[in-house]
Amino acid sequence: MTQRIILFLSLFLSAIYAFATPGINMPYGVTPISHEVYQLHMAGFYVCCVIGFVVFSVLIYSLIKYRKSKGAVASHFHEHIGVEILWTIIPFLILVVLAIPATIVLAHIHNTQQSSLTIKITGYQWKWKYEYLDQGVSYFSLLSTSQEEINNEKPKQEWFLLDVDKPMMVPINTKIKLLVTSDDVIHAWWVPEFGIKQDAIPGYINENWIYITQPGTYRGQCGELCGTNHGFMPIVVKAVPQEEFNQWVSTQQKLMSPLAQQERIKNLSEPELLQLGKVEYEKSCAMCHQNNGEGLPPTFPPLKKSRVITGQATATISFVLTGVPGTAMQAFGDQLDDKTLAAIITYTRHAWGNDVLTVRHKNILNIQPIDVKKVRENK
Ligand SMILES: [Cu+2]
Repeated sequence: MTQRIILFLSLFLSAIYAFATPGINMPYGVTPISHEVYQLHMAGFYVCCVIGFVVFSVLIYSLIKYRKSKGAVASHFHEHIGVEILWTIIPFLILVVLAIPATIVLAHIHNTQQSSLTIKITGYQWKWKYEYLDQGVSYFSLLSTSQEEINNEKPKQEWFLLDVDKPMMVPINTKIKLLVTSDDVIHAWWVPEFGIKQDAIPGYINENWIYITQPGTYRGQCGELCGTNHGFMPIVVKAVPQEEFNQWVSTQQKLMSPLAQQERIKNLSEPELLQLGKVEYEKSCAMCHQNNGEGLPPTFPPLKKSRVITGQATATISFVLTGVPGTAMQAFGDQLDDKTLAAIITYTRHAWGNDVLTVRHKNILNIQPIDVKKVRENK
């Protein structure tokens, strides 16, 4: 009997140890909210452990002590008022005890007051956009894992499917308000180290906040099934000291200045267009249309020998700028600048034998940023 009890206890305690071990349990995190959520989770967990221990102890003791082979006879009783009250009141009290700290944490999560920085986060199929509302800085953050790694043609890097081209930059020790929304379907901005999994719903703006105490790089993913490439929209947040963040902001502001914009509509040579186009195509288009341009029909049509790609320059530009409503082909006019779009379109008109078709249709091969700008302004 004693041996059985010891076995049961050791199994029970090993389960508690497993759940409290980092890697198996949820992370403690780096924000006050993540700490509160962790403590709440552990409090609930220990309450469950005590309940489990009490219930199973009584159950196992009764099974052994009052077993039939020992001649035990079950007693019969129905509608025992005392028992009915007891097993209603006890769970009710447990729930109330758990609900009080849970409500306090929930109120903290929603208290976005007195924040010193506001970042609007918009989910797109399949990327994130970060807008620093008071700084006038905004950009898209795209998966930086190469298609070759995804297709098992190259060895996978350390942060396979968890790395982006431009991380979200934030200062440490600052209360940052997050406004989370979506441009298409429901996504969820989820970074476990922050204790946040905030739904991004089109037409709604959900608020949340972070206050990161330790500098570092924190990673997450979209936490809501949002379509074919749901697994390809990771989140990377880089938390840096305030001075470094200020420097980053001023660099970004310079990049967005009218002078820099002017620089970006300068004509490029064919090799420059093709080189930039290939890089940008792989970042923004290859996920759907594939590196070989063959797409994944019928959802993602091939660009190889495509009439749209090899057609008249203005029609092709216009198509890429506005996209096709109701399909996965987005309006890239809002997402990519003239230079990037010109390079991508030029690359797709040259690649996969499209150059032969484009010339045969008597259309120009190379698109310049100014061509994209003109079509954009005529809309
Ligand atoms: Cu998503």
